[in-house]
Amino acid sequence: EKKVGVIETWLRKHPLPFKGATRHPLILSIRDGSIDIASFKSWLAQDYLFVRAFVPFVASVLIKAWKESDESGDMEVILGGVASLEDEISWFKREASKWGISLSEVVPQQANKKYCGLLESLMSPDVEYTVAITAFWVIEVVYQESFAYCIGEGSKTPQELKETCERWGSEAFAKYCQSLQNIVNRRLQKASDEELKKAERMFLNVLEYEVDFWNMSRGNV
Ligand code: HMH
Repeated sequence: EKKVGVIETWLRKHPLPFKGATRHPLILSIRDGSIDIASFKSWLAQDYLFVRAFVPFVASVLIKAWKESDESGDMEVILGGVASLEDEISWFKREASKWGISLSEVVPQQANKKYCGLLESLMSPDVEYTVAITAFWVIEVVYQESFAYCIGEGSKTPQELKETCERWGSEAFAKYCQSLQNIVNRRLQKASDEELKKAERMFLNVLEYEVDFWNMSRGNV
């Protein structure tokens, strides 16, 4: 008998916060083609800064896995995540130059600073591996679910944005998110009630930060 994972129960319990983060108006406007390009460019510039802060966060999760994980396979999944961020940063640089954005001049907005602050707080050795990898999974799955929707059946995403959507909307990225989800479910199954609560709060917390992040670039939609 296969047990239903904790994540599945969270998704059933909190459908609206999850939908808020993965079906945000900015995403809907990409999907229906009404996106204002200034909003897209603003998102791209801010996300580049976010991803730079995301690298040390993922590295910190790798350290926690090495110290705390009960399964050696976790490390390979997380290491794959670290490795793909090098390519991602190069991609941001290329994409920014395509759109005429000078990344060295980008100033982080308030919601971005706040989100990067959350990442930094999660790097503390006091934060348990289970809580940190839960946050890691939510951060990735929001982008996967959002951008996959932009290239799904019936989407009218402008051609010049399709490569961006493919980056996070691809089958390969979905599989990677599934690997993270399996780790999180395994950890949560063994977690104490207190740790479970902490992880669930972190799940909801990250969803709110994601909405605030999208809101920065809402522009004139
Ligand atoms: C804000 N959330 C944000 N940026 C990203 N690049 C991801 C998630 C996915 O890595």
